[in-house]
Amino acid sequence: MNRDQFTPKKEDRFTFGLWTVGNRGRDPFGDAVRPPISPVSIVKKLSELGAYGVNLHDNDLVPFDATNAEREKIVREFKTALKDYDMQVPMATVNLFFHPIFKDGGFTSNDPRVRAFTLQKTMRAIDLGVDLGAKIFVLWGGREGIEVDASKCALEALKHYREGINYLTEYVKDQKYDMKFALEAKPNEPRGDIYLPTTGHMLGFIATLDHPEIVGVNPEVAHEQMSGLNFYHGIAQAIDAKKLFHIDLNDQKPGRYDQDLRFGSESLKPMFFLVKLLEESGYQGSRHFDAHAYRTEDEEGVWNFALGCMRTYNILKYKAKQFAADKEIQDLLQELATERGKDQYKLDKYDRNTVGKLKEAQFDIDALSKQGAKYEQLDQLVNELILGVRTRVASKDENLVAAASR
Ligand code: GCO
Ligand code: MN
Ligand code: MN
Repeated sequence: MNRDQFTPKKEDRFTFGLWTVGNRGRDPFGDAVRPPISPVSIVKKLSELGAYGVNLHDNDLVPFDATNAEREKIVREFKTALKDYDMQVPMATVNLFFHPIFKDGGFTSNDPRVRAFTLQKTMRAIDLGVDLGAKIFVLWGGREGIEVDASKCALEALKHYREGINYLTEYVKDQKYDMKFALEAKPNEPRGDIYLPTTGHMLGFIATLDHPEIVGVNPEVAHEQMSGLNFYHGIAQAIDAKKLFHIDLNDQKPGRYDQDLRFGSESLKPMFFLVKLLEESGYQGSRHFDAHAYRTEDEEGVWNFALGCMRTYNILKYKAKQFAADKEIQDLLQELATERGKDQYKLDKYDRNTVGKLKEAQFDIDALSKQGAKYEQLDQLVNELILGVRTRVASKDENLVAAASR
């Protein structure tokens, strides 16, 4: 592997799900195209590529029907591999979608026995996560939805969903586990409609829980893009609410099924603003990739895919530094942000002493309406920066050279 400034390093905190690089290329129309790769081999190979860790569903590691003895042996060997290759498991999750018992939902099933089994399986997956050192537990309710609205009262389903999560937060507190939950939204697929379809819905729901302080979100790029939403804005709202506990990075062609494509393979500009936001907002969590290689690929393609996700992230991180050091862009932003008249009006907070002044103020409506925004110029500069033709211009700036080489 040729090393350069974009080569992934442990401190970049890149993680992959066992199920991502382990994806065998099955789709609704075709069978697997790649042989399985064992969890231990995944740990070894990802570590060599510079990843920080792996995340897993309970059944990515321990088969659904494993005996206790089998489970212990598998976990022991896996822990040895983690140690040998200096890899962490920052996040764990539970598979509540593959087995037929979940065909009509887990937490939101109409059948209390299925809801009870869902809690049992999730608590065991939490125990496994804690055993492996995970501090974040993701809940993605892929089967929590409907095709037929007559089959479930949506209010009842939400009530059951809330009861399930409340039960689990009590469990974690009771066990004194250092574990937080991150809820992952998706609008549809595999269900015709999935409850709590976007990160915004999740944030609203979290506020209704018994222990909202230990529940946040795990937004996924592809899922918000399936809903036609601006992922960067959703992440900003999650950060603003102090709820961005984890993130699923990938990419998506617009308006289609969930493609889980290599990070940055489709939407370079939106992903540039996303990486800039994550890096500049002080987000401390994993840079986790929930994506998989194209079905056309063999195992070599899988590792090229994984390296590509991480390199693109690091390149966009470098581009964010370039943006911050690009004199023309910064001068233009400065000009746009002069906030003329800012000191004349107190806008950040209602104040009964100054409200009268604001109500009487005279505005030059005509001049304000006529001013141009310069966004054409600004956005073209951003395009040229992302396309890589501003390096020569920008590198005249000493700051950039310093910033980029850090
Ligand atoms: C999807 C989902 C899943 C979940 C994962 C965690 O692609 O529809 O993202 O991959 O993230 O199962 O539970
Ligand atoms: Mn995901
Ligand atoms: Mn997905």
